[in-house]
Amino acid sequence: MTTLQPCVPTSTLTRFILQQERRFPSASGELSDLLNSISLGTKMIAQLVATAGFRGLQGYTGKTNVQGEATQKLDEESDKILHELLGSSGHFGLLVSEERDTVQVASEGTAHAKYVVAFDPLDGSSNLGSNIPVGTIFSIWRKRSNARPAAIEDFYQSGRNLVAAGYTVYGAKTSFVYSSGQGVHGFTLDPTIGEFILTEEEIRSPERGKTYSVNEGNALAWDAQVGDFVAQLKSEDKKRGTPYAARYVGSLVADFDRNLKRGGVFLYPADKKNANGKLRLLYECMPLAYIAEQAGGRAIDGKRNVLDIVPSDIHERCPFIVGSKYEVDWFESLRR
Ligand code: P6P
Repeated sequence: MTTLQPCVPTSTLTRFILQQERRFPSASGELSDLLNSISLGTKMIAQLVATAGFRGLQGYTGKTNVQGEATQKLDEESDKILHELLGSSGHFGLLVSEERDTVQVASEGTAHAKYVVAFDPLDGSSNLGSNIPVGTIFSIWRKRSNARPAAIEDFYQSGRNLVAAGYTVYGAKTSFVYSSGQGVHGFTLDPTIGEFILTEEEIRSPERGKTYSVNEGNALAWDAQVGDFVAQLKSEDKKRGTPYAARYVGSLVADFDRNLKRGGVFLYPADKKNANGKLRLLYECMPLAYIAEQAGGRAIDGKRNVLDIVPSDIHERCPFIVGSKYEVDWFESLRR
C-alpha cells in the first residue's frame, strides 16, 4: 500500500497569515492568532465530517435552532468546537453563531479583546447524509470602541468594516479560502501533516461565467426581475452567449466556491415565500460578499451592495445575488 507522501509545503496558512501581518508593522499579531484559531477549528470540523458515519455523529439531535431548522449532531459539535477554540483565544469579545439564539461572551477575561466574530459553523449540513460538500463561514469585525467590552452593537456594522472573512469547503478535499483585505487566497488541507497548504494565491473571479445557481423549485414565487433574468440565462442567444448551464448543489459554500473560481452567478433572492430570502446576512451573505468583491466580483441584495448594508439583528436574512461582475450587473439591469 503506498503511503501518502506529505508535500514539502512552501507556504502554509500559518506562515501566510504571518507574512500578511508583517506588511503592517503596527499589527499586534492578534488577528493572525485568531485566524489561526479559526483554521484549527475547521481542521477539527473536517475530521468530524469525514468520520461522523462511524462515530455515531450522523443524524439529527431532535432539536431546532433559532432559525427553526432541525439541528444535526454535527451542527452542534462544530459550533462547540469553534466556541471553545475562539473563546479561549482571548481575542474575541463576543461570538455570534447560526446555532445560538443570542450573542455569546467568548470566555472570561476577554473584556479587552478587540474583535467580534460571527460564524455559520456548518453550512449546508442538511446535505450531510448524502456526502454533499458542506462548510464553515466566518466574519470578523473590530469592536467599534476599545473603551468598553464588546457589545451586540459591534455586530451592527456594515461589511465595509470587516477586517477578515472566509469559508471552508469540506468536500473531496478540505479547502480554506479567506481574505483580510489583501486579496483572496486558497489553501488545501494536507491531512498527513494537518496543515493547510497555499494552493491558490490571489484568486480572481472571472469577469463572466457560463453557469447559474438558483433553486428553480421556487420559480412560482419569484418576482419578475428574477424570472426575466433566469429566462434570459436559459434562452438560445449566441450573441449573448446563452444558454448558461444550471449548477445548483444546494450547499452555499459549494455553489459559491465553484462560481468564485470559474465564474457564474448564485441567487437566493427574495420571493413571495421569503420576503428577505433564506440566507443570513451576518455569517453567510456578508463574508461571501466580502470574498467576492475582494476577488473582483459583486454581491447585491437586489437593490444594494450587500457590503453596504448595516445589520440591525444578528440573525437577519438577506436576499443574495453574488458572483461575476458581468452577471450581477446584468441582473441589476433588469430591475423594474
Ligand atoms: P434550498 C443550506 O441549508 C442552505 O442554507 C445553503 O447552504 C444553501 O445554499 C441553501 O440553504 C439551499 O436552500 O431552499 O434551495 O434548499
